[in-house]
Amino acid sequence: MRDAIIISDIHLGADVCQAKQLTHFLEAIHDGVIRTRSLILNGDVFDSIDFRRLKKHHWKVLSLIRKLSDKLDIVWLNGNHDGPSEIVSHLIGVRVQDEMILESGGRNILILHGHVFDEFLDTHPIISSVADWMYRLLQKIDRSHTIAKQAKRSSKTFLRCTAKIEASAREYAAKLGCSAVCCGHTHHSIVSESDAVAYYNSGCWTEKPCHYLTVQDGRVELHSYLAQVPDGDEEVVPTGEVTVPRELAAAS
Ligand SMILES: [Mn+2]
Repeated sequence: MRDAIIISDIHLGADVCQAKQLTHFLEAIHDGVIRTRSLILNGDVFDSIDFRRLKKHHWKVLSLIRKLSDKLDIVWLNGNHDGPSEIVSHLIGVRVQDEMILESGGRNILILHGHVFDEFLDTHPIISSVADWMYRLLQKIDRSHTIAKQAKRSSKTFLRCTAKIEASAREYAAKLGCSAVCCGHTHHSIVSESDAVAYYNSGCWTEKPCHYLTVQDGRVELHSYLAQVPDGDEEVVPTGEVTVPRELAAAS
C-alpha cells in the first residue's frame, strides 16, 4: 500500500488531455489494482475554467475523482490553469490548497505545483501563451508527440525555466525543513536526488506515456503509464504500470 500517488497537469478541456489513459488509471486505483492511501492532484487539473471545453471523457475523469474521494484521501493543489478553489472544491468535493507537506517513513515531503517559482510566466505572459499554443499545435499534428516533446526540451527558455523551478523548489523545501519536494508545471518528469533536498517532477497527462509519482515509506518513485486504450470507443485492454528506472529518470 502506497502512502500517496501524485499526478499533475491533466489539463481537462485541452485537446491533448489523455483523459482515457487517466480514466483507466483511476479505475485501477478504484478497483485496488493500484493501491494507495491518498491521491494528490498537483495542479492544472483543468486547462481553463471554461467548462464548455470539457468533453465526455473529461467529465468521466471528474466523476471518477469524486467517486474515489469516498475511498481515499484526495487533495487538490492549485495550479496556474485551475480556476478559483471554491468552485473546484465544490464541483469535485475534495480539499483544495496551495501546498502540503506529506509525512512518509519519517520524512517530510513538500508537494506543490511549482508555478510560483516560474518568473517567466509573470514577466512574459504573451510569449508564454504563444509558445503554449504552438506546443499544442505540434502535439495535435504529430499524434506520437515526439516532435512536440523534442521542441519543448530543446528550447533554451524551457530548460532555463525547468532548472529555475527545480532550484527554487529545493531552496523553499529546505526552508520548510523538508528533504524532498515534488512539483509539476513543467510537464517534464524528473527524478533528481543529487542534492540534500531531492527534487521530483510528476510530468503530465497530456503526452504519452503519462507519468506519476508514488510515495511509500519515505521513498519517491517515478512511473510511466501507458494503457492500451484505443482512441475510439472500442474495448479497453488492461495493462499495468511501469516503473521508470532511476538512471533513465534522471537523464530524461
Ligand atoms: Mn502549470
